[in-house]
Amino acid sequence: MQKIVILTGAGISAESGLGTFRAEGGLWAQHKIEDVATPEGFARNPKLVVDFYNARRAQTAEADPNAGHLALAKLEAEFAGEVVLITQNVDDLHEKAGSQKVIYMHGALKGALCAACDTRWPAPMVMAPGDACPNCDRPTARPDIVWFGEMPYDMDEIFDHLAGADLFASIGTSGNVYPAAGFVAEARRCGADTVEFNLEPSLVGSQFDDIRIGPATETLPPWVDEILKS
Ligand code: BJW
Repeated sequence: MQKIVILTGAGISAESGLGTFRAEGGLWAQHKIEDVATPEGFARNPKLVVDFYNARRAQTAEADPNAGHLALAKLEAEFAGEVVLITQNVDDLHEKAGSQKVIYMHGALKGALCAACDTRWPAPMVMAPGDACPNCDRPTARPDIVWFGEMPYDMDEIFDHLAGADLFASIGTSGNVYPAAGFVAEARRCGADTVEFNLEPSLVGSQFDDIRIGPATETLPPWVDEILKS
């Protein structure tokens, strides 16, 4: 086996204290998706959206990576072949765990984006509606987050990686949101073995060759050891 492609979702950060989206009491129970995760919601009420991401940025700064994040960093460091880590998460816990290269397909809390000229720069801890872009000076700064209806980042690179994968692993994601939910089908089509890690089978769980049920902090460390020993 030469190449492992891994997709992570909110479930991997749940045991670090960060909320998932679709659980009872999760982020979408507290906020309407269309208010805080669409460009139209941002246009209607930028303060609500900026405050939502300011709060999550502050919470993320206090969070530590868990045994699941650490296991994936160990896999990247010690596997003889290539490990590609794609995350839908906007936190930085993979990086804090030591993962060197992470593809943030849904953007990152630590980033700001100019809605007018697409310049990206490091976000301050607290953004305000109407913050100026450092490039064009217009008051059009927004969190660098991919909202519904927007194109996720690095899709060409991701599909190239899926095409070359020997093993595709999906961790802590519900399979509700595309294009990420379609990666398992693409990886299978290109010949990869596939494995899902979750508390329960996801919406696309039936497409995986193997499903490991349980908290990521418990299922990932032994899986990584299995791979490193094989
Ligand atoms: C554990 C655990 C533990 C808990 N251990 N596991 C109709 C059909 C198909 C598609 C569409 C459609 N209508 C519209 C679309 C497209 C739309 C979409 O998918 N909508 C669906 C709702 C249907 N997608 C988009 O608009 C995307 N863009 C797009 O498609 O562009 C066009 C395109 C075309 C072709 C190719 C490429 C592009 C953009 C999507 C942007 C998503 N943004 C969000 C919010 C922003 C980020 C943020 O605020 O943080 O991203 S939505 C939200 O969902 C967030 C997440 O990244 C994403 C996925 O959530 P995730 O990670 O799966 O979390 P949960 O809570 O759902 O699940 C957690 C899981 O963990 C659960 O399964 C638990 O069991 C598990 N778990 N603890 C292991 N300890």
